[in-house]
Amino acid sequence: MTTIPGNATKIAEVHHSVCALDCPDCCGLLVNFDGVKASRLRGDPAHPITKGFLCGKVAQYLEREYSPDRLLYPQKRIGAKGEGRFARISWDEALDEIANNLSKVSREYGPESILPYSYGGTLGFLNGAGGDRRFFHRLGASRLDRTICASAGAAGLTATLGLRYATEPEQFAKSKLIIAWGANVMGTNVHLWPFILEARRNGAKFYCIDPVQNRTGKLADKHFAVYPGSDLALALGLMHVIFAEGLEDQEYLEQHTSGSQSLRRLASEYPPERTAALTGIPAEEIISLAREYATVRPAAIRVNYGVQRSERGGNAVRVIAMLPAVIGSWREAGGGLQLSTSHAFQLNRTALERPDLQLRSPLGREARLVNMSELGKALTTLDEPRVHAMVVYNSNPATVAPNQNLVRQGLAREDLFTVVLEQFQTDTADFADIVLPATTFLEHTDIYFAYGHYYLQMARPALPAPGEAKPNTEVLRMIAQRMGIEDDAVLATDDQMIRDLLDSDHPSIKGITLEQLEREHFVRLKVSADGKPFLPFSDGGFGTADGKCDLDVSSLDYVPPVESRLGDESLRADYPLELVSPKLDDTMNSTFGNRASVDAQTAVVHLHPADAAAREIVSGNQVRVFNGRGSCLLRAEVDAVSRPGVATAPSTRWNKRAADGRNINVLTSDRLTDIGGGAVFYSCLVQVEKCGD
Ligand SMILES: Nc1nc2c(c(=O)[nH]1)N[C@H]1C(S)=C(S)[C@@H](COP(=O)(O)OP(=O)(O)OC[C@H]3O[C@@H](n4cnc5c(=O)[nH]c(N)nc54)[C@H](O)[C@@H]3O)O[C@H]1N2
Ligand SMILES: Nc1nc2c(c(=O)[nH]1)N[C@H]1C(S)=C(S)[C@@H](COP(=O)(O)OP(=O)(O)OC[C@H]3O[C@@H](n4cnc5c(=O)[nH]c(N)nc54)[C@H](O)[C@@H]3O)O[C@H]1N2
Ligand code: SF4
Ligand SMILES: [Mo]
Repeated sequence: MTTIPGNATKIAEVHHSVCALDCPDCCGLLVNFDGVKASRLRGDPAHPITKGFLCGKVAQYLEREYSPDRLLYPQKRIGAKGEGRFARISWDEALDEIANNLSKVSREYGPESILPYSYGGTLGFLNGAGGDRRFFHRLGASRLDRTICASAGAAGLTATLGLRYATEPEQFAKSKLIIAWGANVMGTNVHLWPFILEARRNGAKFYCIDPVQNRTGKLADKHFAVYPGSDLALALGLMHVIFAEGLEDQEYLEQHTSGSQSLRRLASEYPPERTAALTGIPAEEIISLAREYATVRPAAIRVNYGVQRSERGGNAVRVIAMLPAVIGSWREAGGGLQLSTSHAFQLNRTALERPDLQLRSPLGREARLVNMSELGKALTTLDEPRVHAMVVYNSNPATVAPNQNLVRQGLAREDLFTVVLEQFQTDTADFADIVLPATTFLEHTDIYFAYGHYYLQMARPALPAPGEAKPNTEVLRMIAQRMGIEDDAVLATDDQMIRDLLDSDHPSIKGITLEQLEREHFVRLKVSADGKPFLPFSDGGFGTADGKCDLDVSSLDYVPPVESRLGDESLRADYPLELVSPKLDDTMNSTFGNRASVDAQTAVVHLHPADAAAREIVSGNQVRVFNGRGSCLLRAEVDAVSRPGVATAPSTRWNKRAADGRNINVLTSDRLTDIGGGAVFYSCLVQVEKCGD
């Protein structure tokens, strides 16, 4: 903490914090606090990735912090589920009600009838994957398989590399060719941009492979408007050219990969003409992209999670992740690929999460795993036992989960007891029996990994919590105590959990202490010698069983997604448009859905002029977007951000802000990805019709 002169009457203190939103950049923050309120929030200039600037949405975070709509007190539902009528109660009443209900449900139906539901509200370990894990393990509650975002890509990356390591952002500055593959860098990962800019100043080319031409695509030297869900075919098509023209790195392939013969065979089946038909990218562009990628050195790929939100997305990431090994670009600073750096944070997750506590629970064994991407099914058809209680925190499933009509049907069940820990009265909170006020990341202690860089961070509360808001960790400890649970692990302090997490012998972590983190705020993982770039696979060292990059694709082939232009014919006849619902630059999933400016941008579907004309739709018309799962009303914007046949709806709107109370997730399917059990938000066929001027 540093003291700086404020205005004439106040001295402001500068407090350090960390942005906990689900973003690869995991920024270091500075907050000016005058003893009562924060007066300024900015990026930490000393942080090597944050570099003193913030994205637009978090630059305005103090508006959220002090919003009159913050939840400040516990509340009990007094209206129907989903209606949103609540009355204030005391913490004592709330805790009694919750403890009684959870105990009763556990006794009557077994502890697995309790389902925790959480995702990316905070990336903090303690409030996102610590205190909660211990508590629910000790109850013997169902375990949640957290698949809604990244599990398909994680499965693909792990299959190929064995370790989810990545080119560090700093090295992109040295690249001569950067490919953003399903990665909206300007919108979702803006702190990579300065490194890309530096590379471009030094002559690098920047290309995008994305069905939608967003802000990032508009800034690219070339934009490849791939058909949604066809990336696996494109990656194989590029390899076809590379192998056919002998542009591969033979030495790297021999020394550091296994299964390259099967990859050559499969790639040989994807000549440019066939790949063009499957992906929509003209054959000559495939050929020139492959040649450039293999010969312009160093070349780096920034693949993000957009690619893997489709039915074939897991294997698409798996094969894209083979490209750097094929051309040997892992050898070079400025080469390689980045999806996620998360695996390098080799913290002691077991000591933090304590899965062993399940053995001490009434269940006495490992609990069943429930896939969060199938929440609707879990609440309506899952049996033995049926879910009778749900505790939601760090997530807004009524808005963000796929097949939303089924999710809402489940949330509306009268025999389901629902607790929601929230900062704001979300669509999900409207379905709660009890809503508890949660702190923001500026108000609680936590420790943070990142998925877009290699700095471990810790933050103490920078601001006082308003009203009676409390951190998730504290709330769960209080509920545990009410339930008569006295295990030290469940009641452990935040600092004890940090120490447990840091108790790791892995060289990347060993020796980093709570005290060091508290003093320095961010600490670089020991992944390379001081000042040296981290080149994770320059000399092999993959995390697979044989230490080689796994190129074995013998059982693989590309089949277009069922819900795509080359997919199921009868579905296409009724619902001919491919709907992609990517992230909006100005929000974080549904987190800022209460902002009017965000609402306006998520109330829109972008249509290609040809698709609009065929439906007599012009910009500004109200349209109904529908398929067999549901329908929602949006405003049409006719432009050419995508090719004909692709409709784009930025996500994710709060249902309750819409006249029909619905957003695009009534349309998305709860099918799962090819590998990793992920959600397939971007494989979604719809029809659009005009319904108003
Ligand atoms: N501003 C902002 N930042 C965010 C978020 C946010 O909501 N808003 N969300 C955060 C979260 S939770 C995540 S997971 C990350 C995600 O970060 P990204 O993965 O960058 O975001 P997405 O919008 O999911 O997808 C990226 C791009 O993939 C494209 N895409 C869709 N389908 C396909 C396809 O089949 N192939 C290819 N090649 N591209 C495709 C989309 O059009 C989009 O431009 O961002 C995080 N950061
Ligand atoms: N159509 C479509 N749907 C999508 C996506 C898409 O691209 N298109 N993206 C998917 C992806 S990638 C993801 S990750 C999911 C995101 O799904 P979620 O993780 O549910 O993300 P958010 O909508 O941001 O909701 C997070 C909530 O947590 C709350 N919160 C924040 N911090 C805390 C805290 O410390 N304590 C508590 N108790 N609450 C807190 C916030 O107020 C917010 O309401 O959405 C998915 N849904
Ligand atoms: S959302 Fe991402 S870019 Fe914005 S402040 Fe947070 S970590 Fe930084
Ligand atoms: Mo996500």
